[in-house]
This record gives sequence, structure tokens and C-alpha cells, in this order.
Amino acid sequence: MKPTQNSTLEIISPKVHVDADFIETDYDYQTTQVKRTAAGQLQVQPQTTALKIRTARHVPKLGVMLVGWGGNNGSTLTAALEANRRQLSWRKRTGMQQANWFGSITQASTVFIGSDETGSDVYVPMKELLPMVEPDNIAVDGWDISGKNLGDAMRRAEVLDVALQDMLYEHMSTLKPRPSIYDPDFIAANQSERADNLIKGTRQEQYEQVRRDIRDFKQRSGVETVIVLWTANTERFGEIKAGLNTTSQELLASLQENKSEISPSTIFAMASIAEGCTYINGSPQNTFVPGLLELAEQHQVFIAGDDFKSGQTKIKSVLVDFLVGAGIKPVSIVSYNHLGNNDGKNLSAPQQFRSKEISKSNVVDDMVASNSVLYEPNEHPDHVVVIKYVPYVGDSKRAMDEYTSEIMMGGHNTLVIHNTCEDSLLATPLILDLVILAELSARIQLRSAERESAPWVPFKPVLSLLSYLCKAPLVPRGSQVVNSLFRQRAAIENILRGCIGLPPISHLTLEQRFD
Ligand code: NAI
Ligand code: DG6
Repeated sequence: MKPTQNSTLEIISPKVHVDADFIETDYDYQTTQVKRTAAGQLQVQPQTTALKIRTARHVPKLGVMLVGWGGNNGSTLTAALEANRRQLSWRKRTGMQQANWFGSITQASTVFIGSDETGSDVYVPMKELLPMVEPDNIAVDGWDISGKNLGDAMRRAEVLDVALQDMLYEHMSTLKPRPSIYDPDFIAANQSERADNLIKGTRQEQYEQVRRDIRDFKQRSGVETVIVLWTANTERFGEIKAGLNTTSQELLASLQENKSEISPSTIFAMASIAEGCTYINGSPQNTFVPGLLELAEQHQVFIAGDDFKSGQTKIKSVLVDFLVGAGIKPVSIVSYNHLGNNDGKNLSAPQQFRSKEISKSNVVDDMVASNSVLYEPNEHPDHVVVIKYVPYVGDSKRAMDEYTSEIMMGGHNTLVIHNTCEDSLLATPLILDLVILAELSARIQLRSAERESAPWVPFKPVLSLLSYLCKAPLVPRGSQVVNSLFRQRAAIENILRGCIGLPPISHLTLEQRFD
């Protein structure tokens, strides 16, 4: 069985069955159950559950609607889709540059698949494991409070090489963001000069307009599936309180009553859920108030977030995992950023900075909690996050990190990292991965193999599989947050492998260690 038409893989296994609609596998899911006894012992029991996993083979035509379409990420994604579609190349000072998707795990990373007869590792591109949406086939639309067309928005962003911008300008300038919901109480006051493209009316009326926009896009473009993704300015955190938004009923009533604490992003998420569209939050604010989680559960619609994990935090979720895993104790983590794009300008306001500070800070918690040899209960490293707006550096973000750790016998180990990069060129491929993996997740179901009548079940509405791409991963109620990048990536790889009947990667390589 070839998982995709162009795949170099052919799966030869009696446990994989393919028909016109599904790839179906028999899968032994192995876990380890742990019980704590009153005497403090840990009773550990391996368990195997026989499952069936199936993946629908039809890849729908995907439409992506971006909230904040005219921003740096929104315009860069739109330009990158077109540049890749047309396979553009352009001249830089250093030579010719070809359009690519570097930084996207689905498009530019490979997955270890097994060893060949000589014992050498064999890798295949991740996108060859299962039928996935092709970026070239994605249609984009969206909203922005700034009415600039996408050509001018791309120029304003100052992200892409000018030669590339010039090739794309004509096409991009035909695209215009739909009017959006503007509430100056939620984003920084310094954004007001952009706000010239607005949906008027009460919150309920704005919600109805967003729903109409989604339907209009779907109908005009002919896409089968729409995903809505927030890449607009970071909002301040909203209040959560009984009577306002702690249940879906409260939230719907508060919308009708036009209550001022219902944020624009929550209205977008509500509209998206009502239209049956997956909603992804690329920013740190608490869009997903408890009432919204309940709404997503009731409608069985995916939500995912929060906040793209692009640079500094990605490194942190590798480095702290490495240090704690090596038995070294991080005691102080200090992260400075300065940047000069519009995101930096918005984050220069205290309440919006606070949202970002929270999502950047929680990322080490689970790794610290995992090691009771190093840390007492409730003990944490000092962790400070600083962001400064420096207009001159534009989209070229500078991130400086100092990690101080305790090593043997009271010694200290200090690591210093300086990262400079175009912020939006790191974030844009994540948007692509988020929508491709979210769409794929909607086609995966599993059921118990023990009863023929067991129902197929989809992923839970809170799509934690996307955690790899998020700074502050949202997980289903009662689930553990995992921040370690390696664990997050392993979850993606192993689920994709499971869908084609392959066991999780164990790295045991016993055949190479024993005669
Ligand atoms: P940006 O400021 O260039 O773009 C945001 C866009 O949203 C602007 O065009 C603005 O006019 C628009 N906007 C603001 N409120 C809106 C609303 N209610 N409805 C529709 N449009 C609205 O910012 P950028 O760099 O594109 O980043 C977007 C978001 O992604 C920010 O919240 C940022 O914190 C977050 N993010 C960015 C990362 C990166 O590396 N670039 C990484 C992680 C998160
Ligand atoms: C400054 O920190 C601005 C932010 O929007 C970041 O650029 C963005 O959140 C990326 O952060 P990180 O930690 O993933 O590099």
C-alpha cells in the first residue's frame, strides 16, 4: 500500500487495509499504567489495547481564513503560497533564491522510518506518510482592521526580498481583507491608526457578519473545508467570571447582551465553531474561555492554540528538556527580545505584553515538575521575560537568553544564546503546518478492535496534537500539558506512523546492539 500517490513508501503489512475511502490499520497501543500505593510504592503495569485506526483518504480542498490577514504573518503566508505555487526564483545579493517552505515540518522535514539491510537509517518527507493538503491547493481569505490590499500590506511588512515582492505585487494587490471587529480595549492604543476597515454594530451583529463571511468565502471559492486562524494583534487577557463566560450558555447570552468583556478573538472563535470550522489561536490571549471550550465540545469542532512557538520558546522547550533530562538544574532563565515590527509595537503596551509574558513563561513548568531529584515540590527556576520595541530593527527580531544551572558540587553552568532572524519567516511555516495537521486530524478516527460494533471516535475537540507549534499548548480537560519539543514531535510522528500500521519509533535498534 502506498500511503499517498507520490509517496516513495510502500507499506507491506497484513495489518493495513486500504479501500477507496480509508486507510485502516490494526494497532496494538502499548502504555504503562502507574498506581501509587498508600506506602508510597509505584505499581507499574504494562498494558496493550487492540485498536483500529482509520484515515479518510479524500483530501478536501482547503480554505484558510486569517484574522489579521494584512499583518506580517498574514501577508507573508499569502505571498509564500503564491511564490511556491509559481515556483518563483529571484536574485539576492548572494545569488539566486528559490521559493521554499523551510521551517515547515510537513513540507521540509523528514521522518525516520526504519533501517535498511545495511543498518543505515532511512528517512522520508513527513508529507509522504499520509494524504495531506498540498500548500499549492490552499485558498486564502481573511479579515483585517486595516483595509490595505495584500500587495501594500506585504510592502508595509518589510519582510520579503524586494525582488520577490515586485514579482508578487500585482497578484497580491487584488486581495483585500474583509472588514473586521475592532475593540480598542483589547489591543494596544498604538494600533488605532490602522483601524480603518471595521465591522460596525453590536457584538451579536459582528458575530453574524463573521459567520456570513465564512459562508461567503466557502461558496465563492468552492473550498470544502475552512479553517479560521487568528494571527492578528495580541489582545489583553479577558476576564473570566461566572455569569459572563464560564459556560457556553453564559457566553452566548453575554454575546447577545453585548457585554464588553467578550473579546474580538472570542467572537471570531464562536462564529467559527458555529460554522463548523476549526479555529486556531496563534496569539497568547485567553480567547478560549471556559464557555468557549464547552461550545467547541458541544459542536464537536476543533480548537487549538495558543501562540505560535517559533524561536526563543522553541529553543527553550528543547534546552530545558535537555538540561533537566541530563540531571542539570536550571535555576535562572532570562529571556530578552527586541523587535521593531507591528507586533513589537503592540506588545510595547503593558497589558498586551503581559499576555505574551504569560505564554512565554509557562513553557518550562512540566519539565521542571518532571524531576523530583532536582526540584522540591513547587520549586521553580527564576524565569524572566523582557520584550522591547525597537523600530529600527523591523521584523528582524533579536532574542538573547541566559540559562544558569547548578551542576555537581555547587558548580554553575551558564549558557548564553543570541538569535537573530526574520520573525515572520519563522512564524509563517508554522501557520502552514497548523492548518495542514489540523485538517488531517479531522480525517483520523480510532475504535476498539475488541468489539466490531465499537464506534469510531475522532480526536477530542481540543486538538493537543498541534502542541509542537504552540507556546502554551491547549489540552483537553484533565490532560497533561507537554512542552518538551521532542515529546511533541514524537507524538506527531508516532500518530502518523500508527495511521499506516507502523509501531512508534523506539530507537531500541536491538538488531544492531546484539548478535
Ligand atoms: P502584525 O501586527 O504584523 O499583524 C497583525 C494584524 O492584525 C495587523 O495587520 C492588524 O491590523 C490586524 N488586527 C489587529 N486586530 C485585529 C482584529 N480584531 N481583526 C482583524 N485584524 C486585526 O503581527 P504579526 O507579526 O503578523 O503577528 C501576528 C500575531 O502572531 C501577533 O499576535 C503575534 O504576537 C503572534 N505571533 C507572532 C510570531 C512571529 O514570530 N511572528 C510568533 C508567535 C506569535
Ligand atoms: C517578541 O517576543 C515578539 C513575539 O511575538 C515573538 O516574536 C513571538 O511570540 C515568538 O516568540 P518565540 O519565543 O516563539 O520566539
